[in-house]
Amino acid sequence: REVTTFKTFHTEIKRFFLAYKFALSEIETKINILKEEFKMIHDYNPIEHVSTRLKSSKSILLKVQKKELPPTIDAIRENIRDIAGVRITCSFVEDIYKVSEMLHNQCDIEIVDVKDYIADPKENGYQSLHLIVKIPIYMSDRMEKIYTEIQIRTIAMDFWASLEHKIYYKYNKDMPDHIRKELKDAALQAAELDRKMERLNKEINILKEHDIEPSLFGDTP
Ligand code: 0O2
Repeated sequence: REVTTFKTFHTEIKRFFLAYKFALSEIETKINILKEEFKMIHDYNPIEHVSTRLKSSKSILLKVQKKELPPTIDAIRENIRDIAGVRITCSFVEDIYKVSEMLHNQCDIEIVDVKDYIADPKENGYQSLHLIVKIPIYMSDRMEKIYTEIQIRTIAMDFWASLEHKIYYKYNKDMPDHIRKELKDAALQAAELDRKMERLNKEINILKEHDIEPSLFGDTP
């Protein structure tokens, strides 16, 4: 009898994670379609890179404790909304909003929440646009809507966030003040770099529009 109970539990857990894996495949396909189609029409690719990850059961349990949730599958399914995570890196800030708009326009994606940490960066300097979405998954006997977190950021924001993440855990979440301050300065510099690159890109696009060789305007080879 105990063996049967364990088998049922094991199957339930496997099905639980499988649904998130399918959600990631669905979103990845959608993003790749957007990427290819946009590139074909506009001869330009707003998406540099896409990565996906499934949250580990250890991280899920830590979040259950942090949020003081009952450790049931239903509570986890409803309250932990980043078990399936997608990260999209774009070249420019304006591309982030373009990609977000394209996702908003897909009628089978339900936008549940938007956190704009670009318009309103976190206290430590973190910037990104987060979309919490629900995506339908069709299985042999049922349809489920699965929460997925989509983080959209520039390459500079991504560089900052991955380093900050490592430092944060290196200091066991208790960073010395001077490092905290330097990281915040670095985030401001990353934002300035993004603005500079966007300005340059606009300038180049104007030259292209008027069919002027950029080399005629400067000493670039
Ligand atoms: P991991 O390891 O990336 O999965 P929530 O608890 O999710 O309901 P929360 O924490 O307010 O609500 O969500 P938020 O602010 O949208 O953050 C979710 C994710 O964004 C984090 O997931 C990180 O991936 C990223 N993030 C948010 N703030 C920071 C930050 O200050 N620095 C870095 N490097 N990343 C950040 P996890 O689960 O914390 O981590």
